[in-house]
Amino acid sequence: MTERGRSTRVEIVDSHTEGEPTRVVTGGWPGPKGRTMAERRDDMRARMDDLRKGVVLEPRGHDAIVGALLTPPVEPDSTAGVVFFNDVGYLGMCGHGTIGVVRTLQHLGRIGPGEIRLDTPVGTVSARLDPDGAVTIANVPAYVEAADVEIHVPGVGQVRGDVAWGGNWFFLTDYDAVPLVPSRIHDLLAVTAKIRDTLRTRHITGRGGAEVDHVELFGPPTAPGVDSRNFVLCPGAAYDRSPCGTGTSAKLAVLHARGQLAVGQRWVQESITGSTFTAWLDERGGALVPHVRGRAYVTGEGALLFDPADPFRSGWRGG
Ligand code: PYC
Repeated sequence: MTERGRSTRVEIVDSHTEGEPTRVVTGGWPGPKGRTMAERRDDMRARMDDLRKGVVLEPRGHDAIVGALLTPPVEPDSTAGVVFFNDVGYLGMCGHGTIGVVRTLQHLGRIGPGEIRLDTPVGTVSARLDPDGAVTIANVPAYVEAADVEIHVPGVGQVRGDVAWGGNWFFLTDYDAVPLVPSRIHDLLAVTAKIRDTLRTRHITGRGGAEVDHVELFGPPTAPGVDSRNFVLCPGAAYDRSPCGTGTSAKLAVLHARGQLAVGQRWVQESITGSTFTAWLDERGGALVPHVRGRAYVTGEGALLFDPADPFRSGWRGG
């Protein structure tokens, strides 16, 4: 962090991707150590967690913000490394965040239309920026870990869903007891939090015992040309305002495993806010690579100030 007067200063560019905010840190944060992006993420967690909190939490942010720290790349053909984080910790990958990073790099004059590669803690992804500002990411490969998992969720009832990887771990289920509309967000948060609690209690995990920290409900679309609407609980208590890039990736893997989506076939996923991603699968060496296309807009740029005397220097998060 750069000292300026008494306060330290962290430079940021804010954007939103289909409604979901991303805050890219462009300066003032010490470079995390490590030869891989996973090591750099672990170093951030060990030594800089107060900075994560201060950047995304109130009073400088809020629980829906996903932060993105840019680092030098770890792979020879990549433009940058990126570690995504939110109000409760670190994300493996972030689809909406990657689209926000690409538009931020364009805003800063560091890239123009074309393709770049970005290194993340879960692998290298690529992103193509079109001249009209649309961004298509090619994510890490997605797959289904466990299909048709039945759980009894206290206060909700019997729920059947799939555990799938799309760069983060998801539990995906069709749900019609509460309509997926903004006026029912409070109820949808309660349902998804109970599902996640039950997965934890029942020790239902992703590969290698990883926590399934995202829950994704699906319902019928509300607009022509759209295939499905979702509601996504992110790690913590915030919901995704976009259709969730990694969640849409996991959905593609589920649809493909069920024989409901062919490689190359388009899937339009609508979010709880009505924004959409268009997505499809590509097959590379036996792996299913999700492509997710959406739009981001830069909403602000500036610096966050951290006064050493400020009792809320490292942010505040309620229960
Ligand atoms: O777009 O992948 C995503 C994402 C994950 C958490 C919030 N957004």
